[in-house]
Amino acid sequence: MSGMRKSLAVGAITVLVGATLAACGSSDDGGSDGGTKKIAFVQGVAGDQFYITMECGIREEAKKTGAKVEVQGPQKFDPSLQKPIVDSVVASKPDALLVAPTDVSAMEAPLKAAERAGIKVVLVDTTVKDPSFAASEISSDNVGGGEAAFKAIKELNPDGGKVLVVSTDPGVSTVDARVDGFKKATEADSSFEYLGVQYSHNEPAQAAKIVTAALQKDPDIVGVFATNLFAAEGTATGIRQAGKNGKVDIVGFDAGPDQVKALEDGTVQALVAQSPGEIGTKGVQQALAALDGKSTEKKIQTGFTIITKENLDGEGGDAVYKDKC
Ligand code: T6T
Repeated sequence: MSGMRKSLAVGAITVLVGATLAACGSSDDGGSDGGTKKIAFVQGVAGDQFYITMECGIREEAKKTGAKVEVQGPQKFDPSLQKPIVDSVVASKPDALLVAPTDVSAMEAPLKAAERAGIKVVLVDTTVKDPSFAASEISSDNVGGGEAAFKAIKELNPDGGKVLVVSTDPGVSTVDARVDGFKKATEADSSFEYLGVQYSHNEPAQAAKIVTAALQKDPDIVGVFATNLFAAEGTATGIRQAGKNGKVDIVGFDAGPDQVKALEDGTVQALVAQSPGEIGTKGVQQALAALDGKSTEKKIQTGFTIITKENLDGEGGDAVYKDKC
């Protein structure tokens, strides 16, 4: 790669972006008894701006109907920590449960138990192997997002080269789909060499280590695809530590404030921002439809926006996640 500043023309691409949400309610929106509907939201992990933005969408939509929302999430993206939370939420008998399962296998039984207990379950973001018990599944076009990440790296490196993927854990439906989309697109282009995927367990420090070690082995890596917010954060740190910022391109999924800083300082070249607020809004709508005995949409796909430095002032900036409602 030359020392020349490269710029990405994909900045203007927006794919199926849904409504952006503005205000969000407080934790005791709605009532709590009588005919008031109780909606529980169990996040994949607490403190993640992706789920915070989704929570804002959930609260905003629930507020319109007076439904009450309760939100909980594990301290790590880990089914052994999420399962007890789901079990206790189920015991508290909400009318509906919006949940982002942290593993396609381990979370299936606890969520089936929720449905058997009479709770309407809506899978938001991630899913499980057999989601037939759910009223609806709502997620981004994750395969398409992985393909778009490859396109962005290719645009920056038209001559091809070695590319690496940093993901979280196998068995997480969303990031696995992103890896698949990226891998297939890379392997279909003979000028690129796919170095495979490494797993950081959703820990930025681990992602940073993966990247510095990979660069020692293959100093000619031209691009890294980081499949979520924490993988992207750690990848950016790893590239900085290796003194390679601006020399190795990073395309990261998600768009929290830290990712935007890395974009602004030139460590990251593009972000694939999801529409978590829209996922939350649609989740509430599907849950309420199911509770009213109306038909639901079994599968809903939401779009993404490619954010670059060039469009941060416009539609890119609009797609940045919130860190509070
Ligand atoms: O990328 C999102 C989400 O879609 C994924 O399932 C898990 O990681 C995030 O929450 C970002 O941290």
